[in-house]
Amino acid sequence: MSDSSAPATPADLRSVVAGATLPATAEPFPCVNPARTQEVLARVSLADRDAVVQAARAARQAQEKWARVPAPVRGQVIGNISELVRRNKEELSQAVTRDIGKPIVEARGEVQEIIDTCEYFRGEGRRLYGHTVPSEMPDKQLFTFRNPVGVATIITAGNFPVAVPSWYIVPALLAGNAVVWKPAEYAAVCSWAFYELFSRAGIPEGVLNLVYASGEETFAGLDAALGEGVVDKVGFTGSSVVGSRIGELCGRHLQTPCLELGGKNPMVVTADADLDTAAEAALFSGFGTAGQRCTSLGTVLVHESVHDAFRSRLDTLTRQATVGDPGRTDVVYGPMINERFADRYEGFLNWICDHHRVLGSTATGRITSANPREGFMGDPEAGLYYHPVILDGVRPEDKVFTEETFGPIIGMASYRHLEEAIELANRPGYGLSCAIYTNDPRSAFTFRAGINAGMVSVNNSTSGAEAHLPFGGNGRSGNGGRLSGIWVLDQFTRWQSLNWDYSGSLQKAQMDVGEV
Ligand code: UN1
Repeated sequence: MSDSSAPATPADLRSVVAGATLPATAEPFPCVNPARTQEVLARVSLADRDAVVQAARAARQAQEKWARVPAPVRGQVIGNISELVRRNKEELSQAVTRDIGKPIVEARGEVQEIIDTCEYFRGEGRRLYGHTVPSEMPDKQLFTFRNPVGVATIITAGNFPVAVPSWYIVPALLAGNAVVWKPAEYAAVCSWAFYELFSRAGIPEGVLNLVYASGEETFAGLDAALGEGVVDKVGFTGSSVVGSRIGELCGRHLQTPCLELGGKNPMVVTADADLDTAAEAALFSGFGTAGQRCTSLGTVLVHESVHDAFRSRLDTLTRQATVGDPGRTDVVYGPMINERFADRYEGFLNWICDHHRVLGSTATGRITSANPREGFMGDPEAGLYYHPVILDGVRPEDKVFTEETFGPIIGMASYRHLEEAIELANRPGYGLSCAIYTNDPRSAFTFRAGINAGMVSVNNSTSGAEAHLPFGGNGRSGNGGRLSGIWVLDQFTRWQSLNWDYSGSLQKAQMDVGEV
């Protein structure tokens, strides 16, 4: 491990392949602070498809040697990353806040997730266990080994611009893989700082490559690299639409990607629930990060007997919530990540106005807290700030019921029987996270068994995954792969079996010689 000072961010950011910086391009992409859209944080040169292939080739070259480094030593390198990130935690957190407008308190939590992930995997370097397995035959022993897959291309979104990449990159490196990482270009400054810190930890050149590129160039480059056989695994966190394209592409090359996609995460509030904490959890998971987590709350399904009581609690909390400068420690959320996210979100607001009776901020009609047509808060500093919206009476056929909005909207509906709530919760066809607020263990277990989701919370928020529990979804939320903890190793290693016969004679398998 070398220098532990905070990484300086160049004003012009470029891709790095095998330790070499790629040339600048003519029209760099401006990375803008969404809390002050006049402020350009850096200009990013977006590489073309050839760079994506070139990076994969460089990774292929470097990987073999890296795989021969003993796993406990690779674990030590992961430990170095942990230390470097810890020493630069505040600078990295501030960079996250500036890049995407995530409130600083959340940004610090996000950076802590990198450290937690490293702490888990530094020790895994000393385990990375295989099995010893008994054979059907005498004088024969079977074993299993985890081998690295080879080269992994990791494509990540900008809402968790450093924690989620670490969920892929740290275990991939630990297991002996080389990586090509394509971060979100609009989160270029914090991804640069992340890459810089990782590079100083003792990772050989070519083992971790950074490619800034547009989605289309990445897609074309990936297609070529898969065709050439220089990419062995693709990891993608982002929208279900793009995930499905990546799935198709990988399928054509006989590969199974790890896809972590969107969510329409439901919360059920039963008649016997603690309504105060349930409302607090709805506020946090629906509006935290401006609803821009894949684990954000989509729709809250409330038992009809407590519907009004719950709504008035949530409404009160929402009115008290401060939306604004993400540098402050008391805001519930800051701006939308960038204009693209804001535009998409506005599409949902307009849809609500066209399809629902809007009664403004009276809290008595379908929409409480704000009139969505006036969703934009018009901050004097021109940040992309939006009012929180609670849409009560959301209908199962509504687009805001079935689609991820990725913005500060909470849908609300009521139910009579738990079976009905479970059916409604499953209806959108995602399957990432969900929650139930209840004091009845029977309801909790019935919900857990009936819900199609990778992650279930009882009396807690839909968001807030921990770094050592399996993370991932089913259905429209992904293809069943899990990140985090021991489970992610199944993405970045392939099992190899070894059967060793020491009998001295040829023992023929599957020859039926009758009962023993
Ligand atoms: C994501 O939004 O892509 O569960 C991941 C959470 C986070 C991870 C979200 N720790 O809220």
